[in-house]
Amino acid sequence: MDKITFEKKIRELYKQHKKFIEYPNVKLESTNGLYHRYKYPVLEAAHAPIHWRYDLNYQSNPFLLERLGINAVFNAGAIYLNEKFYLMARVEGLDRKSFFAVAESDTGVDNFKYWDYPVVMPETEDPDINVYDMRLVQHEDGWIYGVFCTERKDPHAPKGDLSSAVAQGGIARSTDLKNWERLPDFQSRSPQQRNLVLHPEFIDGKYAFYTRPQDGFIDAGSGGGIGWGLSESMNPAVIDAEIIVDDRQYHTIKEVKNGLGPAPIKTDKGWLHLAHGVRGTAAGLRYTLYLFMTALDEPWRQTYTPGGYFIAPQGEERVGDVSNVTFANGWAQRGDEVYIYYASSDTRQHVATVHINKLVDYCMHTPADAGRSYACVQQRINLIDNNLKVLQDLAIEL
Ligand code: M1P
Repeated sequence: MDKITFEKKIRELYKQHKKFIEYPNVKLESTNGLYHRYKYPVLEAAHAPIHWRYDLNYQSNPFLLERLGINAVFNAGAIYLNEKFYLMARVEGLDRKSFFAVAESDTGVDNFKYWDYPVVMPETEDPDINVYDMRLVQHEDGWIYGVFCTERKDPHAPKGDLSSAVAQGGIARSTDLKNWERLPDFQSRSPQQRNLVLHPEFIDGKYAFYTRPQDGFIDAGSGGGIGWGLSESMNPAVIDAEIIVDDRQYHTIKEVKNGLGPAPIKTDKGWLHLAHGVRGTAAGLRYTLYLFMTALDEPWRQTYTPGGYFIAPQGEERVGDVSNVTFANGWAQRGDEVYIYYASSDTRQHVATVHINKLVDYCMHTPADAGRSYACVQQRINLIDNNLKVLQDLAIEL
């Protein structure tokens, strides 16, 4: 390729990229009266800037090859600040390593553009091998905390086992999402800690964490459930005792494991929580999202636990690097509208929007999981009986 063609190709790459990221999203009809999905993902691998991937120097890359490709973008933290939506995306290179990068948008549903550089997350003395799934929390102490998973090779794995890992809670803080101060990793009694979430307010003057005590890297073992504990400080954050807020249960959407998503949203009816539940199937694990609420004055005490899932993978969301997964660790509120950033199949990032009152109503009035087929039928008969009366009043014939 001559130099003129090379430069022409670069311009074309940028033109196509701009067109792709500025393509307007389309709000879809709600299929359940609750939330709206959108036609296109808000972030995909192809959103990464061209100059993060290609070497644009004619001398060193005369064929204009992509040198550092991006495999996937998913599990973004989210925050609404100064009238903008910011996603703290988990960007995964072709080399399987994830890193964080901020993308911003005015609308929250499209036109997400990355900042010039990915986030430079300082390491601790024991360097992370992989970092991912950041929860962004604006704490009442004035800092924005980034609480994420830090993963390292299991030092006790038998020789030859190159898969076993140890997951722990990484913590950093910032005021601008650009400059991050790394704090010591979270300390608890659990050998593994993923899905760590900081509560946005002090509880009795202490920092409060939602945890996910777990025995193994993948398996909950005898642990699991969404835990809760208090720490005197963030530097270091240490909890000695955990209680379980939301347990795993047999034959439910969260029988294998569960974990909290983003930090809860405060409403006048209580704290609103978004979580993921995992069940086992013949085709592997299935991750769906569910909601629950806890008491305003006791965020560890559940008040409303609607049964079943709230969002499950559908259509193209079902397929990806880890298929049959919906996962969310970010949501943002603008006015009364909640923007739920859920990822599908560890591959791409979507958004769903919903009025806050609908989320609260859903939690307060959706029946809890009845636990047994017979009881579920009774639950449904109750609904049908009431509805038949309404239909009779409306003179609607079946
Ligand atoms: O692959 C699905 C998800 O698996 C993990 O979540 P959990 O710890 O709840 O099983 C995480 O690695 C998450 O990033 C991933 O999306």
